[in-house]
Amino acid sequence: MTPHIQTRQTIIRLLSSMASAKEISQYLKRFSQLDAKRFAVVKVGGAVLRDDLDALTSSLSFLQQVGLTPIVVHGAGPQLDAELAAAGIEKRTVDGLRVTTPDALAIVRRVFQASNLALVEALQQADARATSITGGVFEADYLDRDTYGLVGEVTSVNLAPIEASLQAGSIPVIASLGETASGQILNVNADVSANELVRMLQPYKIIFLTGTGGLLDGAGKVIDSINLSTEYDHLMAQPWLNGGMRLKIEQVKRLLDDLPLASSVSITRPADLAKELFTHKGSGTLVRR
Ligand code: X2W
Repeated sequence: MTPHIQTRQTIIRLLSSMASAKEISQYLKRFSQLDAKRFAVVKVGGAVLRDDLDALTSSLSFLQQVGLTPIVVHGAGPQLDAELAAAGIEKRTVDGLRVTTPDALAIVRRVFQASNLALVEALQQADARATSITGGVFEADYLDRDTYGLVGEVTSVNLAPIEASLQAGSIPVIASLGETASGQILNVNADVSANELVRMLQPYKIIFLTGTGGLLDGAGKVIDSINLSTEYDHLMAQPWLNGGMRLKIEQVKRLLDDLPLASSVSITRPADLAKELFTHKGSGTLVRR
């Protein structure tokens, strides 16, 4: 297969920015020895799909070319904001979660499907194999119907569609929609669904790709690392922390509390994904407990 031009550019950028071939091959060897579903869960925010699709697809395609298949879960927050606004539906969030009415849900479903397909098609354009999964993974229940409407909390994860995709060496691309036992589709925050998948799989790498490339401090600079056991209370008390970030940090803390002590979460940008995976230094913000 001829590497896509962007993939080639990524490889060049990657090699020139990295410490040594030895370092890269150490990581490559370690990742290659893992069971496919234990390698990495990569959560992709909707802002990344909108603003950074080329870097995303070339980074993911590169991983596939070196024999690694990450599991991708994506959101569609900004796309939903735009489509709901266009339909005259006012945005309301409680604690960072979108209150979802029946009218809004129809749009949420449509936008998730469209975003999912757009990502799968872009990956295929970048010479990657990818499988669209827009249902059948997250079993859900109403989080709190009075407060949030048609919003789900994940009650269990069905791995079958993901495993089938991995077995075919194809990147599973999963939309963050849930379904109740009685077949009601629910809107699930994509950080929440990614976290549930991580709890289930306990992958070696847990990566959140964001438009900001990490958690930002009050001055808008990426924070290198956060040690939750010593810094959590201080961080959560900061006035500059917005609702979305607050939710993200709370959830990362809850997630890490449920995982082996050595686990960590990386928040970075698509162009720095390979740097995060294959160098000691990593990229973006590393969160540990
Ligand atoms: C989210 C789902 C999309 C999402 C929403 O409606 O915005 C809830 O809030 P990002 O781009 O990853 O933020 N769902 C319940 O999480 O997208």
